[in-house]
Amino acid sequence: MSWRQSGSFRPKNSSSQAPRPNNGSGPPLLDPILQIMIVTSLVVGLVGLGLMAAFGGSLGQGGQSVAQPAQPVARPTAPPMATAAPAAANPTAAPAAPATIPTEPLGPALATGSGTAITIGTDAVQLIFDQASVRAPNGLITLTFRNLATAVQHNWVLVNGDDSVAEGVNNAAQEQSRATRNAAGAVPPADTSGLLVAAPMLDPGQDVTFTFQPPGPGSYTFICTFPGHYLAGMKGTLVID
Ligand SMILES: [Cu+2]
Repeated sequence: MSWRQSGSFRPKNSSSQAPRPNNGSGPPLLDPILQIMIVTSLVVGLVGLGLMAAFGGSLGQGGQSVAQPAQPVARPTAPPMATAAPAAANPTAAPAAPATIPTEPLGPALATGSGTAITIGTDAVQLIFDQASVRAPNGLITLTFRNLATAVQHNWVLVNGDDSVAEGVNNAAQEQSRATRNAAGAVPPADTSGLLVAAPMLDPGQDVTFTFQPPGPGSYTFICTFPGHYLAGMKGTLVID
C-alpha cells in the first residue's frame, strides 16, 4: 500500500512534474510583460520615428525655403561684380594716358640733330611772347624757349596753320589739363590734329631747347596752351622762308 501510496506519490510527484509545465506557463506570464514592454518600446520608437520624420520633413522644407532666398540674393550680387569689372577697366584705361604731365617736347615735327638756332621768350608779367613774329629759313630749327615770367607757367606750341588750327590744339590741351587736374598738364597730346611740336609747361625761369622740322615754307602760329593764355592773346607767328 505504502508502495502504491508511494507509487501514488510518485504519480503525484509526476503530477507535481505536471504543474511544472504550468510553471512553464508561468514564465509565459513574464513574457507578456516583456512583450508589452517590447511592444510599448517599439510603439514609442515608431511614434518617435514618425514624429521625427514629420518634423524632420517640415524642418527640411523650412531649411530649403530659407536656402532658396539666400541663393537668389547671391545671384544678384554676382552680376554687379561682373559689371564692375568692365567699369573698372574703362576708368583705368581713360586716365592712363592723361595721367602723365609731359616733361619733354613732343609732336610729329620733333626731330633730332640741330638746325637754325632761334630763341623765343616770354614777357616777365604780361601773358605774351617777347616776339610776335619770328623768321627762319626752311629746314631744321633748333629752338630755345625761355619762360622769363616771374610767377606764371608758360609753354610754346607750334601748329600747322593759323588760329583756326590753333584753337583746336588749345582745346585738346585744356582737355589734358582737366584730365590731369593740373594746369601743368595743359599740353596737347602728340597725336593732336594740327599739332607740329609742343614744349612742356615751364616754371618761371626755366628754359628748354629742342629741334623740329617745319613742314615747309609758310606761316605757322605758335601759342601758349597754359589755361587761359591763348584766349588772352598769347600767340605769335613763325614764318618759314
Ligand atoms: Cu602762357
